[in-house]
Amino acid sequence: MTPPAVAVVGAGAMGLLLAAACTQAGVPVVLVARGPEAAHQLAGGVLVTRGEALTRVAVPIAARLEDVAPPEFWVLAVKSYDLAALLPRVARALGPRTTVVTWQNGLDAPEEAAAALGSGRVLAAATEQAATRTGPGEVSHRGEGPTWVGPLSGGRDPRADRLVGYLQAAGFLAAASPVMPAVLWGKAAVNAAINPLSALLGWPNGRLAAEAPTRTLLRELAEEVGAAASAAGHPLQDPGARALAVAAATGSNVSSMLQDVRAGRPTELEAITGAVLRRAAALGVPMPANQVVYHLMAALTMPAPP
Ligand code: KPL
Repeated sequence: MTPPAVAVVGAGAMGLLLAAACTQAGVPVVLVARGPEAAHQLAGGVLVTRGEALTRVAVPIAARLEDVAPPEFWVLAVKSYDLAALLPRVARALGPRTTVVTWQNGLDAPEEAAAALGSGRVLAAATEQAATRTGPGEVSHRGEGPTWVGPLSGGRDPRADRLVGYLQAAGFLAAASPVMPAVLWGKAAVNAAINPLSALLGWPNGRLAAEAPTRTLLRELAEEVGAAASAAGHPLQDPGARALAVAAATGSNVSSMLQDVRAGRPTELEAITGAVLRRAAALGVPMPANQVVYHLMAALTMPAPP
């Protein structure tokens, strides 16, 4: 197989959306599924829904990442809790010029990847694209949001510009960011506010921004994360207003955490709220609202008693 420019690992909402958009734009891409059965389900193409418009895209599929010639970019679009098992396999699938891109919610993924692969190999991405996986190989694109790419400790990197070029060609509102740590804190504030609240209430993102009690809570959750980000040296600009704006902009989407709860999958609670709580505790920043939400989510997803 000729090495692709972009190899996307993970056929969840983001992986499907990204791989389909790259294919449509002519960016050499392959989507890596979870194994032969999952690859078989994708053989008929990826179905992308935008409003009333349905498009089936013939995305090149691989059943295992070991079947793919080392690409220019491995984009790891798996859930944060699947990263640890994936990284040793990615480490064995690197070419001399391969860069690995973390695409997870939360704060931990870039550091986890850097610890496994070396920080020189890794770029971090964060996205506010809103997408819901509606079935195997089916994704509904429900809100256009920005995507940032950059080195995990900040600064510029020509590889980020190259990936951004591919993403822009694919129609993403992508930009290279020289301040990725602040971007990741900002995205964590948005996710710590929207995701657990939507999962606890079973509401789409837009309703959280529309109803008075949840508007107040969204703000409070995001502002607590903002206080921790400031203490960590990455001040955010009005994180409360931003959480409200993202919830409104992605109004018809259900957050990835609610999608996980509905599908009976583990959630990214630890990577999002857990990670900000741990960092805040180390920095001496109180986070009472996030603490309550964390315990409520943990209770919601406990196995049912026998
Ligand atoms: O990142 C998201 C998620 O659901 O994980 C947002 C931007 C909140 C879109 O739903």
